[in-house]
This record gives sequence, C-alpha cells and structure tokens, in this order.
Amino acid sequence: MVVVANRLPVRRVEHNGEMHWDLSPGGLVSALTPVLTGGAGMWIGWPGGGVEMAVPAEHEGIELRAVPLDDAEFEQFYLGFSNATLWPLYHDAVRTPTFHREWWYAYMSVNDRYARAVAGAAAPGANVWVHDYQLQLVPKMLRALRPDLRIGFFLHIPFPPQELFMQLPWRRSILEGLLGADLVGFQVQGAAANFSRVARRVVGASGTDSVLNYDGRQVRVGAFPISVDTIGLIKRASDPAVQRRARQIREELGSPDVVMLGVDRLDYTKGIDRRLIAIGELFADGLLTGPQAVLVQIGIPSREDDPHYRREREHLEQLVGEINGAYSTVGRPAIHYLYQSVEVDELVALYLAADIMLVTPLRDGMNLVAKEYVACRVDNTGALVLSEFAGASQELRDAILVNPHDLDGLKQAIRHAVDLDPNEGTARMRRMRRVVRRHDVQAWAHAFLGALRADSRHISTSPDPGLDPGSTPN
Ligand code: GDG
Repeated sequence: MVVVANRLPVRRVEHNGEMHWDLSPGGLVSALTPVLTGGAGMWIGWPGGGVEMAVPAEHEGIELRAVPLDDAEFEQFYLGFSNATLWPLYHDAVRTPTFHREWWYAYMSVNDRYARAVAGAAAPGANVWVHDYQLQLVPKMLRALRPDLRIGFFLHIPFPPQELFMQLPWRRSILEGLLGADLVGFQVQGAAANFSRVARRVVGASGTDSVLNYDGRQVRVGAFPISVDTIGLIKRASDPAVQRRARQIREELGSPDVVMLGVDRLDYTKGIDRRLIAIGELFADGLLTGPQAVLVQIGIPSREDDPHYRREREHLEQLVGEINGAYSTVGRPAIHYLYQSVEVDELVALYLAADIMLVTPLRDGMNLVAKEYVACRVDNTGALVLSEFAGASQELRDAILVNPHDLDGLKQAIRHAVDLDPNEGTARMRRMRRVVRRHDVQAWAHAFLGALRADSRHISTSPDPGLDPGSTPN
C-alpha cells in the first residue's frame, strides 16, 4: 500500500531544545496511519522544506520517501498552478484563476517526479492511493511506468461544473491524467457527475457517471465523503481538563449569553467575510447585542505568499476592526479574532465553549470543521449554521443550512440558531452525531480502499443509507 500526497505525514518539531520528527496532526494522517503501519505501507510526498531537507526512512512503522521541490518549483507548481490556477477554478472561480504556461510546465514536471518516485518504490501489484489536486497527472504517468499497480485517486476539493472546467487550457491533459486511475473518488456525487460529464465530452470516454470506459480500460468513479476521527474527538471532548478549559474560555469571554465560533484556514473560499458582515448587521439592527453575544473567529494563517490571501486577510481585519469599533465595550470586544493556529485540545475546548458554530464557505469540498464540532458536542447541545455549498451539508441535514451569498438569509439563520428551542436543538444534534459516529474517517478510508481492491464494478456512492447524495449541487 502506497499513499502519495503533496505533503509527507511528518513535521519537524522542537522538544526540549532539540528537533524531532513527529506525525502531523489531522484527519488524513490519523485515518491512514493504521492502514500503513506495521511495515506494510509507504507514504511518498514533499517534506515541506528545501531540497536539502533530510527525512527519516521510516516513522512509526510507515516507510517515508521524500519528493524534493526547489524554490522555483515551490513557486510555480505549488503557489502557482496548484493554488492560483486550480484552487480558485475548482472553487467556483470565486477568485479569478490565473493561467500561466510556465506554471503548467512545472506542474507536469513535478507530477512526473512523484510518479517516478512511486514507480521506483512500490512493490509488484501494490495498491497506490494518490491524493488531491496537486497530483492529478500522477495516475496516468504512473500507469505508463508501472501497469501492474492498482491506482486510486481521491480529490479533496470540489470538481467544478463543465462551464468552469472548460476554461482550463490544459483540461484534456488533466482528464487523461485522472483517467489513468482504476478508481477516481470525490467528496460528493455532484463532483463525480461533473467529472464524468467532462470526461465524456472532452476526451471521448463512454459509460455512466460511475463507470467510464476509456483507452480500453474501465475507470470507476464515485463519491466517498471524508469524515473525522470521531472516537478520538469524543475522547478529547470528554476529558475533564478540556471541559474545564471550555468553561474557562466562556469566563474569559465575559460569560456572554451566546458564544458563536468560526474556525477556518484564512481562505477566500471560506466565506468568513459574509459571516462577519451578517454579524455586524445583526448588531446594527439590535438583533444581537454585544457583549451578551460574542463571536470568536480563528483564522489559521494560510498561503501568505499569495496576494489574494493577503488581500483577504486585510479585508477581514478591516471588517473586524469596524464591527469592534462600533459594538464593543472597554475590555469586551464583540469579535475575538485570532490570526494563528491553536493546539488540538484548545480547538476542542473552543468547540465545547461555542453555542453556535458558523461554517459559511462559498464552496468547500467537505469541511471537516463542521463535522468536528458535531463530533465534540458530547452533551448533544449546540447549533451548526452550515453553508449548503459545503460537501458536509449533504450529510448534516439537521444543520441550519444557508446560502452564504444571501446576507438576509444568513442573518435569519444566525438568529434562528440563537432562538433554537433547546429540545429541537438536542434532537437535531443527536441526529447529526449519529451521522459522524456511523461514518468516521476510518470508515471513509475503508470504503475507498475496499472499492479500490474490489474487482466488482459496483461501488457505493453513499456510505450512509440515510444520505441523499444528489440533493445539493457539488
Ligand atoms: C481540504 C478541503 C476538505 C484548522 N485550524 C486548526 C486546525 N485545523 C484543522 C481543522 C480541520 C482542518 O484543519 C481543516 O479542514 P477543512 O475541511 O475545514 O478545510 P481545508 O483545510 O480547506 O481542507 C476540505 C478537507 O480538505 C479534507 O478532505 O474537507 O473541503 O478544502 O481538521 O480542525 N487544527 C489545529 N489547530 C488549528 O488552529 N490543531
């Protein structure tokens, strides 16, 4: 079993003045660690530093192989093609994608390096699982080098509708790259259908949305909604020290009546400004009163080299400043804004401290924060306001669903969450918790790998019989 992802699952951390390698936190790593440990698995990826970065050959039973990137490749392949071309294009073009041929050449050459690294390392007949938009050419390149391998690909972000995908000057190569896999997985059925449609139109594949015939082979396509480490989160949320910290957070906020929370990578797709504008208007209308109602907004620093991200940060900080200027009192800001990442236990304590979780992306493949909040609400209280443009909205039907472009609707949804009858809130949270308990990240990995290994053409497109996979657009 070989996992191929942009990043290796390890990071350098300092402990007692010495540098060590440690497993990176995050759902993907915790989902795949059990599958890979015990000498049977390998992870191939970029170690997150310059070409000179030396990585151990093994960590906690997982073999590691580093794919180095030099500074120019980091700029053109990663910041450029991956994050300034594909990322905005695949997220409904909420920012204008930039098309540069040099970036595309770097994308091809880095994908080729990953494919060669896998081809040189995988055992005969191994299962290979390639992850995400940075590596869409790897399946085809790898198949040409190693036809004996079984190749799966999973896209963590949305796959855009035909009207947008057709803008991409290299659309054909991307589709051919993905069709090199035996199984192509998406977060939701709408994305799988978008992909199958353009595969039929652009490269002449035939077949249905779940099995395509291309180049004399069959390629299976399906939805595999990612989830969270529910049991691990419940353990943390049940820890008395974390619960104490949650109570302390509420006291530090001035024991308000309503604590609202937003936790996002500071990314223009996450709709943080919509949320701030809605809250500012609710204060202005007198429908929320500071400091009885407060918002804690964590913005995790992300892609700070990209001008779109720098502008987004400035825009958000200006909005926070305006709202705080108008609606705070001395020592009691209406919005507590942190531009920093927090430790996992602190994050769980924040989830426990929040009466209302605001998740309002303009487009999001899944959104794990929404599922983490639900997993952590061990006493079945709390309300989730969730964008219908997040993949998670298709499973968490008991959230208060919103269109984040509709400011009046968003204001009503926030007000609805504040006024939610406690019995109704508990019933909704119970049903959402059932979803994340039944379908956690281990179940996700198991479903994908089961489908990859299965010879049968039939794959499940919905892990949960209660889901309605086609009800919201991608
Ligand atoms: C992409 C897709 C898809 C955040 N801040 C801190 C922190 N986090 C963790 C959260 C959550 C993760 O980062 C963020 O995941 P999201 O799903 O919300 O968003 P993306 O980063 O955009 O992820 C997305 C995902 O891939 C998986 O397929 O759901 O749609 O865009 O787990 O908890 N963790 C800690 N400190 C922080 O400050 N420890």
